[in-house]
Amino acid sequence: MGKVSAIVYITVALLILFLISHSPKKHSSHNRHRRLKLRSSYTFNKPTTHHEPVAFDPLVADIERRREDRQWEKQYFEHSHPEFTHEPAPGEESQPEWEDFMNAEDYLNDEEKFNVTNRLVLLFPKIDADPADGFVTEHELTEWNMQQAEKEVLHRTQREMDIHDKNHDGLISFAEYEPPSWVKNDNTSVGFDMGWWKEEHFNASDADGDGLLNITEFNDFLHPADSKNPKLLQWLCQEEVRERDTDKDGKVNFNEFFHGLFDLVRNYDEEGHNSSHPSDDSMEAPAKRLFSQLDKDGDRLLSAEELLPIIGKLHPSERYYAKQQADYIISQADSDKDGRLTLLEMIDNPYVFYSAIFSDEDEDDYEYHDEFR
Ligand SMILES: *[C@@H]1O[C@H](CO)[C@@H](O)[C@H](O)[C@H]1NC(C)=O
Ligand SMILES: *[C@@H]1O[C@H](CO)[C@@H](O)[C@H](O)[C@H]1NC(C)=O
Ligand SMILES: *[C@@H]1O[C@H](CO)[C@@H](O)[C@H](O)[C@H]1NC(C)=O
Ligand SMILES: *[C@@H]1O[C@H](CO)[C@@H](O)[C@H](O)[C@H]1NC(C)=O
Ligand SMILES: *[C@@H]1O[C@H](CO)[C@@H](O)[C@H](O)[C@H]1NC(C)=O
Ligand SMILES: [Ca+2]
Repeated sequence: MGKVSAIVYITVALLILFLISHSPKKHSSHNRHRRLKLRSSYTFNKPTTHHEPVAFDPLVADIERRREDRQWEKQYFEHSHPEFTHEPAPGEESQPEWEDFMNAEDYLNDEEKFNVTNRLVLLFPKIDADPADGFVTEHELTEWNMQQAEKEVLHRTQREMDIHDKNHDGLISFAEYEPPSWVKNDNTSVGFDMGWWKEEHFNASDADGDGLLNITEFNDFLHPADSKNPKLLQWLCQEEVRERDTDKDGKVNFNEFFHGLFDLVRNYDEEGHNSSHPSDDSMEAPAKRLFSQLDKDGDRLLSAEELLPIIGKLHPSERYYAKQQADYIISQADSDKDGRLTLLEMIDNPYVFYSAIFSDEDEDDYEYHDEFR
């Protein structure tokens, strides 16, 4: 008798402990309302130094784009007409004109107007398209992210085009193109080393060779690693050789490959799996294997053509980021760990999909409450 009740007692105690240790997390992740925030990342004078995740929801992306456009127009105007910019009155400079922005944020946080459950129900069949089987795979999510990223990139290119297209014919000539000020002022930037602004680069982007870049060609010009234009990829490989070729023989030898290129390929392939840095010794054999695979004519040197198969790994492309983001989302929302997402899994973890627009403060707040509850 005593033994049985002791067991019952211990079981109940363990159960209560279990519930106590697990419930606060459940409680906070399901019920705590997390305010969605729009991001503001556009800077007129500097290249973006890190890659912003693209918004998952096209509606959010659209709001962010419209807001960014307004910011851009204002900055562009001040940049091109400095004579109109007045000295700000005391205190004025720190008050952004966020009226519409605030309204947009209120809209996103009005759960009747912008109900994340309903948004996910609406978006799911658009993502689950290849094949439409009720499961979102990494491949489908990567494609979805790619579509969003391409829209975003093209939008920025359009704005960039508005700056350079002086005669407003929708085409950019080499004469019309001027490198942005940060390239001229900063000769240490990557762009400078890569000969980013050279005529060769321009010509390689001009797919039909008419001497002018239309929006597609100009987009390729600005984002060569995402281009499918073979002339441009060839140019990119050529630049890579130029940069790595320390002994100036016009090709990349094993040493130049091992100390520079191979790490980039390896980091690309192993991204997220293992962040350890094995010694040079243990990496020499796989590096030699890859080198001889790439060295098609067996002259123990890599030409620009022979770098073509790995060029996408040397210059992280939008596809790389799209996949990285898809992997992350799946790792966070795939409750049954089968490697793909159902609509229910997505609805259970809505904030994973809207995480790109959280503010850091909210995250910190959240961690804090979790730990000290
Ligand atoms: C969001 O929509 C779902 C399904 O239509 C509904 O069950 C839920 O109550 C809605 N949430 C809010 C906060 O209105
Ligand atoms: C970059 O410019 C600075 C001065 O603006 C100059 O001193 C330096 O030598 C330049 N470096 C190169 C690599 O041209
Ligand atoms: C680029 O193409 C133009 C013709 O469209 C040619 O005149 C020019 O020499 C080319 N420049 C380079 C660097 O290849
Ligand atoms: C731009 O020109 C290329 C050919 O160089 C063509 O394939 C593409 O469709 C054109 N883009 C637009 C938007 O007209
Ligand atoms: C990374 O890989 C090495 C062996 O290849 C292994 O010893 C190490 O534990 C791994 N690290 C992680 C974080 O998985
Ligand atoms: Ca053209």
